[in-house]
Amino acid sequence: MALTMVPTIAVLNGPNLNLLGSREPALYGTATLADVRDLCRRTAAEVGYDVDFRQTNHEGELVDFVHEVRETASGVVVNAAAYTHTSIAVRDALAMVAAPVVEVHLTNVHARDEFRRHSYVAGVATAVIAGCGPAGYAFAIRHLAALDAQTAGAPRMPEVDGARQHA
Ligand code: DHK
Repeated sequence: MALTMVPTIAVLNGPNLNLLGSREPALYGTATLADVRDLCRRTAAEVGYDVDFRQTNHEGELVDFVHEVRETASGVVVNAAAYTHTSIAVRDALAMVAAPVVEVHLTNVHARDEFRRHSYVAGVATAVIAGCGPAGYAFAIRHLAALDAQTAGAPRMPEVDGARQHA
């Protein structure tokens, strides 16, 4: 019997997101990073994907993560956290990703400090989602699945087909 590989969406998280749940809950909410990971896994499974979920507090390691997934992932969800606003290295790495990239932020970065309004990532992202909390990760995964189905020419799941009609 032939084995079929389940395609993978990479979900990459930057600094301080490991402390979600206890980190400034009035801003970031009470869901932990494990809760976000579980939401990503459930959502991805619904549309026929695996999730490679990672977090680091180090800029170079985030660059390494991007390198590791850049040719294999069907899509990348990235919350580069503070590196969004500072890192040309992260942007340059994301620019080499073959698949679409969706930038996600838990908070509405445009309604916060001035320095959070600029993103180095946005220019190499297909879409940007901010201010939806953990649901933003789920939206991003569904969007990437819809884009992948478009590219493949055949929808993987009915939900993806529905999204495709509205894309
Ligand atoms: C997370 C961070 O850690 C901040 O540095 C960003 C982002 C916003 C978020 O909303 O998920 O400015």
